[in-house]
Amino acid sequence: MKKFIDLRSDTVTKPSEGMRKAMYEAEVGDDVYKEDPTANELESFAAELLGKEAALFVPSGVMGNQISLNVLTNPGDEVICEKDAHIFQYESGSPAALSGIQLSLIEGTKGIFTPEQVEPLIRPSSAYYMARTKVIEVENTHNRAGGTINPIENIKALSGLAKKHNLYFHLDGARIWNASVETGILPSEYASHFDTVSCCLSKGLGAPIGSIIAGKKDFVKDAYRVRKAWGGGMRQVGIIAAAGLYALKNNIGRLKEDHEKAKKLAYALAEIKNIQVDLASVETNIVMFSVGKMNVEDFLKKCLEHGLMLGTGKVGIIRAVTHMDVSFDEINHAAKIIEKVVA
Ligand code: TLP
Repeated sequence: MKKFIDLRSDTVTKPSEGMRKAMYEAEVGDDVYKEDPTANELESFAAELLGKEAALFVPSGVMGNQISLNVLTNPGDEVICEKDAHIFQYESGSPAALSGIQLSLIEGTKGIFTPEQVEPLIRPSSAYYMARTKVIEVENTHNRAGGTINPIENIKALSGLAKKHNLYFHLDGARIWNASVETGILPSEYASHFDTVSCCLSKGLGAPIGSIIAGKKDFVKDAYRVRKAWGGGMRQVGIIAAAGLYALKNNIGRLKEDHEKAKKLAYALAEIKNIQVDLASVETNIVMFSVGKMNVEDFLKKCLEHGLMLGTGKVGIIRAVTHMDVSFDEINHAAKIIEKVVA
């Protein structure tokens, strides 16, 4: 089989030998009865890592976000988020479909919005004819903005605003580990400013499946019920939880290397005529770029013919995501393929 350089996403990573061994050796039980020792261990390990009272293992990041929003809201409520947030762009309309809630969108700068932008959108509680504002949601790192990191001072200020207005504050921290290794701010420090967090194990951390949601015990108790109601109650799931545990214990620190790969790719692309890339936006493991007048579909097809797989971001934007299954040499090679294709 032809070996492709796959930069479509960090979700494409395959479990390493060490991870597979941990999965093979995992002790299991029926997790719907809370009898799976490995899933239980993963949940307590993750709760501690995130500095939260409790955590729940869920099958995906989408489920993590959507269960969280469902628990925090009632139908007719409103969630404030950025206009390129994953919960708005890429979760199949689930806030409306699954929870009967609407999103109020803010145009951020590199995916980041400020308390000054949020405050005017908060509905007065006296306005019985309006939706009820219930949650502010932040995505860190921000996928569609190119893996950008929300500054901790901004997060603190947003958290203060949420408290002032009695709103919940939810973090889509699918890639919070990337933000953490880049800034040196611990995941627990990030999480401490939020009521609820959702974090992926299956992206840069290399696990095949799974996310963690965390918060207060009552939140996790309700989330456990919603997970079951939505068909996400899993049985001998320790076999997968073991991969998640392995990922959290072994694969966070190495994300730094993925960030170096992204920078390397971005700098190489910046040298190529007909490519536009904003180097300052490359903060973690995602590189967004455009290819001038060339048709994006044609570009992607030609790259594929040369063995390079890429994805798309916003309209007209190409997305390359670096991860543990791509080497520095392959990054060099990817840049050469792109140069050839746009020439
Ligand atoms: N993002 C995927 C695609 O859906 C775009 C990717 O390839 O990056 N929050 C954020 C910020 C995400 O980037 C993703 C996945 C999710 C949630 C959902 O995670 P999964 O795919 O596990 O449901």
